[in-house]
Amino acid sequence: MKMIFRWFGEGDDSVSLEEIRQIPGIKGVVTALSNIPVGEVWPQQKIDQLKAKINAAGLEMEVIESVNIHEDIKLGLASRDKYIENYKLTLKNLAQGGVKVVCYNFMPVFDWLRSDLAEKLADGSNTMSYNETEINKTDPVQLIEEFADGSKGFSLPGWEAERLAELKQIMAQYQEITADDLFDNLKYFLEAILPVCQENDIKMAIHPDDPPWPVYNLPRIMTGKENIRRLLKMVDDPYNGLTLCSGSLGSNPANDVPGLIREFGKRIHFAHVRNLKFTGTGKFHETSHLSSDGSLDLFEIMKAYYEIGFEGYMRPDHGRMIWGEEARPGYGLYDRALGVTYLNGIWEAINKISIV
Ligand code: CS2
Ligand code: MN
Repeated sequence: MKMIFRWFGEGDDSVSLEEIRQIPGIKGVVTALSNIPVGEVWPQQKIDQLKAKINAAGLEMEVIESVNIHEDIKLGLASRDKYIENYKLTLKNLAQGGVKVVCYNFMPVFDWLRSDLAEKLADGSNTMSYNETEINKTDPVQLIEEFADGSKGFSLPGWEAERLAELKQIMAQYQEITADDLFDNLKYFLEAILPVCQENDIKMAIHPDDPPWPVYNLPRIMTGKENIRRLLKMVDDPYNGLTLCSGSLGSNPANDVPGLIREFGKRIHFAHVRNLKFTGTGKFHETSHLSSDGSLDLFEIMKAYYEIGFEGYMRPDHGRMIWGEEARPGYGLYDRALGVTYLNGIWEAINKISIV
C-alpha cells in the first residue's frame, strides 16, 4: 500500500506541498492540472513542470485525479472520437511523466453532490452532508451556476463558467440516455483507450458515483457490486480497474465495502478511505475517519485491503473542517492528516499482528 494525499495544485489548494511532506508516511500526491478545459490534451510541458515541482518537494506524482471525461463521450455523440483521441494523447503524456494510475468518473453532468458543504457537528467542526429531500428541492442548473460564479470559492469539477450555456441542452440530451446506453458508451471509451494504457503501462481507475444512485433523473451506473462486476467483465483487462471509494459506495448501506474490496481485489488500483454516518433514508453526513464516529468500520476496510495484499495507492478522503481551518470543503489539511495517521496505525497493527 502506498499512502498518498490529494493536492489540487498551486493556487487551487490552501494546503502546500511542504505541509503535505510533513504528514507521517506520505510518499506522494495525487493531483491534476487545473485550468485545462475538459476534453483538451494535457500538454507534456505542463505535466513535466508539475512533476518537477512535486518532486522538488520530496514527493512523487504517480496518480492523477481526475482526467475528466467529456460529456460527448458519456452521451455517445459522434463528436466523441475527437475527445477520445485527445484523451489518449493525455494518457501518453502522463505516462511519459511517470504517472501510473488515472482516476476518472463516468457520472453524467455532476461529480459528487452534497446538500450542505458545512453542516455543524456537535464538536464544533463542520462537514459535508447529503439529504435527498433537500437535493430534490434544488434546481440542478441553478446549483451549477452557483458554483461557477465563484461565490462558493471553488468550481464544480468539469464545469467551467464558459460551459454553462451548454448545460441545459446537455441535461435535455441525457433524458434519452438509459443506464445501458451509459454502459455502452463507457465500453466504447475503454476499448478505444485500452491499447494506449497497455503500451504505456498506465492504469484506469474509475471512481464510483457519489451518491451511488441516480440523481436529478440522470442515470448513474457505478453504484454497487452488480454494476461493478458488469464493468470489469465488459472490458476484462487489468488496465480497466477501480478507484474504490469507501465513502461513495458506503453511502448506500446495502454496499458491503470490505466485501467489495475482497471481491474486486487486484482490479483495485486506488483506494479512497473515509467514514460517514447515516442519519436516515437518503441522508448522511461525513465524519472523521475514526470507526466509532461513523457507520463504516475502517478497521474491517483496512483489514480487507491487507488480506488482498493491496499494493496500490491509498489516500484519506474528505475530512471535516477543524481547528478553524478554512479550505475547499472536504480538503483541509488537519482532518485528512489525522485520517492518514489513523489508517497507517491500523495498517501497522494488522501487519505486526499478522506476522507474529
Ligand atoms: C472526489 C471526487 O472530491 C471528491 O469527492 O471523491 O470528486 C472524485 O475526485 C471524482 O469523482 C473522480 O473523478
Ligand atoms: Mn472518493
